Amino acid sequence: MADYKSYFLMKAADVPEYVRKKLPDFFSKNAILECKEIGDGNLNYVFRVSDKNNNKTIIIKQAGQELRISKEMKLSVDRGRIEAQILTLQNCLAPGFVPHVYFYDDIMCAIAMEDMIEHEMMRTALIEHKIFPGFADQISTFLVNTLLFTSDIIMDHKKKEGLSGDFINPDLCEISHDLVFSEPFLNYNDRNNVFEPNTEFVKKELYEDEELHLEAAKLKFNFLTNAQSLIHGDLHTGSVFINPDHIFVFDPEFAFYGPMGYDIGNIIANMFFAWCNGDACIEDATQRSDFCSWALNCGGEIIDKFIQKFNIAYDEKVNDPMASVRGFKEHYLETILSDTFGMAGLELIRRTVGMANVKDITSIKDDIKRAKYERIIITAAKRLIKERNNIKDGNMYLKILSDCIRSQQ
Ligand code: SR1
Ligand code: MG
Repeated sequence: MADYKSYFLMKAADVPEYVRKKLPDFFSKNAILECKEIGDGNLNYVFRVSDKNNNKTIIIKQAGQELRISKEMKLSVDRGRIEAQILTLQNCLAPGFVPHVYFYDDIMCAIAMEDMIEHEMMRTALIEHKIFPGFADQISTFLVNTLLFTSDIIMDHKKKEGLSGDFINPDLCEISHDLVFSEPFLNYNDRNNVFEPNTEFVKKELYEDEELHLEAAKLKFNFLTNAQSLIHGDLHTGSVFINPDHIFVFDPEFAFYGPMGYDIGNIIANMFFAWCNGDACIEDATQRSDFCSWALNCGGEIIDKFIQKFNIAYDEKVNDPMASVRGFKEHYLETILSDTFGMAGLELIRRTVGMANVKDITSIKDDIKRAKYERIIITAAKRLIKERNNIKDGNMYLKILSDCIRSQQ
């Protein structure tokens, strides 16, 4: 029997014994345990251990030293500690929105957490064109509670300083610096995945647009230096588990103190990928219209609900005397919205032409359609980045998307 006093990467067969040792009372003594590896992310191994007698389950997520997406890329396994710590904190800030953490094992770099049963991965559900009318309301609450509440507006400054130290996350941030903010524009590591029919379009619109490079550089240095809030750092629809009544937000291993607009921008960009997939792939006109109008508007609704809840929480909980000075809240919100739309543009671009693509787009089988939707995405993304200071609400955001959709018809 292993003593788990030194790190090794577990296989599914190793995990039941590990759970028995680490959480002896979780399963009953006579439980018959089975385990499956269920992860489909780029970095880690995710195991579900279940008791065959009663379907009781637990998740063990272990960080590997090499990435699943690329064996050449090595990463600090400290990301497991970061994930366990932020989930524990977020459970206080936004109760019920994140899975419960049972323990973190810093030798095996493994987290034991609540299984999000009766939920499904949101990206998968969206590709099956399922509609979740409550999502904008749910995610906007999560965003305000986790972002505004960890910022200097509300959190005691010394506490926030301490927390920002706990969440220094250089390896994972470096991935974002390269994959989100640099390579999609410069391709200096030759790791971009450009869909062949759009090679010339990408060259002209992304690699040769110097005005765009300048705006991306500004956003990159904002990401590097603006320690505003404890952000999730990778809030796409693959980081949400969902059912018609509830969401869990998980997988926050990219967390660090950064600009709140990064999280907000990521999630709205990913809702636009869902729209693209629906518009490209749903054959029935009524079903297409129902799904697509929900998916498109959802991004605007998230923005408007965020603004509304941000204003209420700010007024109720503001904790710094200078943050109450007339006009500051409006100024602060303007910067968040500008970051949000800029970051949304970057996420749209990097998931389309960068190293880590999204299934919503890569699963569009018709090459001509896929090329068209990729061009819509890139055109919209560029406008969001360049015009980010002038977009003030969900309507203005949706107008840009709609204009770009029309321009490629
Ligand atoms: C090398 S990791 C590629 C991407 O997967 C994660 O989900 C992050 O989005 C990262 O950029
Ligand atoms: Mg992830």
